[in-house]
Amino acid sequence: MASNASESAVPAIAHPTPGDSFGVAANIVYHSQFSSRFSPFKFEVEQAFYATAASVKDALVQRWNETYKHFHEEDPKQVYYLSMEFLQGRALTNAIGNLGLSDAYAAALTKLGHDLENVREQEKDAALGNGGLGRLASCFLDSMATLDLPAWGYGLRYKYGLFKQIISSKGQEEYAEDWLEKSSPWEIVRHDVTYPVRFFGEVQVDSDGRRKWIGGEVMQALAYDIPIPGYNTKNTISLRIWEARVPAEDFDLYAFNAGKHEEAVQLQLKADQICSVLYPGDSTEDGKLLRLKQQYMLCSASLQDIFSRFKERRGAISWDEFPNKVAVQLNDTHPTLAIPELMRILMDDEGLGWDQAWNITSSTIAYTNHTVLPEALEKWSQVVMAKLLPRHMEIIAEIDKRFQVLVARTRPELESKLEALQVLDNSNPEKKLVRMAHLCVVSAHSVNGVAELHSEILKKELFSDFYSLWPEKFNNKTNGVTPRRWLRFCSPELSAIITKWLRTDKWVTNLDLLSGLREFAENKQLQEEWNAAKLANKVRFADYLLKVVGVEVNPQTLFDIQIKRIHEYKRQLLNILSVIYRYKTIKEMSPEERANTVPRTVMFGGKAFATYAQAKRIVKLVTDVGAVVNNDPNVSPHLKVVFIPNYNVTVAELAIPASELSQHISTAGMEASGTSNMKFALNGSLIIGTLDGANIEIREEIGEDNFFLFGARADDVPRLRKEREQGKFVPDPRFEEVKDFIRSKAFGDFDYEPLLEALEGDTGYGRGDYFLVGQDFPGYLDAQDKVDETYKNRAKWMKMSILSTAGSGKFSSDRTISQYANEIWQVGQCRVP
Ligand code: GL4
Repeated sequence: MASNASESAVPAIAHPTPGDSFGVAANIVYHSQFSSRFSPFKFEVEQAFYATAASVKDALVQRWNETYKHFHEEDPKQVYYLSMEFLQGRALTNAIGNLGLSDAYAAALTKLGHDLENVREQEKDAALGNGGLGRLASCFLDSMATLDLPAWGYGLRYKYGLFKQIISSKGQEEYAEDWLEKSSPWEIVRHDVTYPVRFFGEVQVDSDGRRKWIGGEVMQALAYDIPIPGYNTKNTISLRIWEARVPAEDFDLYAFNAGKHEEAVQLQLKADQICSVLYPGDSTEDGKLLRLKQQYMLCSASLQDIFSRFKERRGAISWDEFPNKVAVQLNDTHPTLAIPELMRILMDDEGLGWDQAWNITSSTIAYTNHTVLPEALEKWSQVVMAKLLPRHMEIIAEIDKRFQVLVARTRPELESKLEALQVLDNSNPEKKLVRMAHLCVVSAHSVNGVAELHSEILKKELFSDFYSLWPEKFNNKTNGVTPRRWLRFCSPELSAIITKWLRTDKWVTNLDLLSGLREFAENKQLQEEWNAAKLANKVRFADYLLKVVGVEVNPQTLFDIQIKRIHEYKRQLLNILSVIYRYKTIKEMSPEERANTVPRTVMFGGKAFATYAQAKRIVKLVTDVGAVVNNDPNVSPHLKVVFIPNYNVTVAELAIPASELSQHISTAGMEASGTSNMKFALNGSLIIGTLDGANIEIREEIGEDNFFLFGARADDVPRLRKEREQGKFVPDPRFEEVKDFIRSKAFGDFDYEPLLEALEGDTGYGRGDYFLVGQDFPGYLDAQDKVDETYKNRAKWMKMSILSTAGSGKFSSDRTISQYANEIWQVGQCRVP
């Protein structure tokens, strides 16, 4: 394209502006006719959604183009966020909100006989992620765009995202969720952005000793862009997701014509598989070749794209400039292959020597660790790696060799530990492995954890010897959440009140301003308004539960919510055991005593990994307890237990604003950070929780009086486990009582024995109750009593609720991303004029 093409060849198009609802309506009508995916002459709510989205997309594309052009001209250092997961949820509300066009679209749809509320419900969640890690990546994109950072996200375009959860009498059932069934209105396919991606093959050595990876299967990665608008800025960045395909010339027409139909489409089938499903990677092990292919597809395509942009913008290439123009952040170890791939491109394709390539690679790559759970630390078989990626395996082995030499030379006292530190784990000759986290720590210039406690655990435990080698690499970046999606748009009522009392809406991009609410925390007027907004959110959520789940809940009860992936360490079991204790207690009360209790609705939501049997038993127990409690006429006015099926981003956007109490009760030291804890606190929901992950920092910020704390501390956990093993633990009688009650078949005859035994005898993790449910049970019950006492004092509760929001400023992902940008990436703002 000629350099002045952007000025002359592309005609300017008028796009919707705030206040012009007629223009917006006309634009929607235009799209209902010309960009429709449906037959004409119909404009029902689904068509209205697609036409509205197409209209919004126009505005996004225009801004996206301007942003790209601006970045291209300014040529700043760019950051690339590589993640196997992005949990985007719905986009419409967020997009029109960020564009400042919410009112215009609402008015336009009214003119067309529709209601924005209903229209937005038509959108499917884009669930290309499992849980917190994927949602964090999506919050980061929102902040990067809002902060005008030259940044891109890179991911994969899975056909089936996270499974759909259905709760039946058997418990959880999983179904594939085809978010692309009627195509996504937000993506832009880029047929001019494709790269070859090789698998298998062999390494050839030239006469001059240069190595080249040849042969094998070559697929093609095709780019799709999802525009990510910033709030209050023109900057609109990209989430670029790759789809694997086979170029037409690789279709074996001869075989097909010869009747060998299946043989002819073999490669296409293999390509389809790569992007077919999101792996349930959240803290679980999956030793599949396909997963490694996915990881390589992401890394290879993204790096080729980064290189092509670097070359396009540079003219004459000085490779040492690369780290001044490119920062790559690895979201956990899933994109670790970016390390050997970058080395390979620099050495084999560009002809650099090892040392130069290594300096460039390590100054470019940074790594975030998101978990210390041993089963989630990825290890790949060396045999599989060598077969699928032979050249990468060579490079990884060389990195390992040089690491050993370095340790021998500089830190001989570590030699006895070297085997455990190496990138290659050769301890079992039958099963040699590559430790991906070690590859990251050895290669990257920055290693960060996601909350203060977690980052300390990385330094003192998981990576302690690496820390002694390279203390300067290690740093903390406490997670955050975007205040746009998680307060401004999901709770417009509360937002309006905050804006009114702070006399500014600048808190939406400067969340620290929320601290200005502190001085009004005891103000009667504010408390009343606050209470009314929370109640409105509770009513809205109750309506949803009735409509979608078919359960009736009373908005006058205390809404107590635990929503997150189901995992033993997150201890939904602790929660439900205490609910059972509450049920028994209420059942045994006189009617007068009952009338004096605080009525509660305890809600659970979350998906269990399909083969995680204990987690599925927990889901089953919650629903069985619900069936008994909710049908007990004496108890149900005072206690209800609800399992919210198919928890996803959209459900969270309804549940969190409605919550008054939320549970973040993991065994101390096991939840790296948590991010829903931040969303709840931001929405004025009080937390009952342990000293784990970001809970610790939240409690510091909002004040310890405003947090219901209980449980063992991370430092004590190893000792407590040991004592438990030695039979020194004496369980609380109430704990025994609850287990006996379940064993008495009070909740049906499902086999709960494996759950109960895990609290007592042997588990897969070693001697029983690894997660210290019994240990923390009495303290938890006491904290719950405190919750009830406090809730009876409405003024006090409201004050605590306001102070929770007021203290949440730190937990904006804008703060987190600014820290990444300044302290790791060295990337500055680049705002589109
Ligand atoms: C997680 C952690 O479990 C969670 O605590 C953290 O908030 C999140 C984002 O940093 O990352 N790690 C994995 S694996 N899944 C997560 O959700």
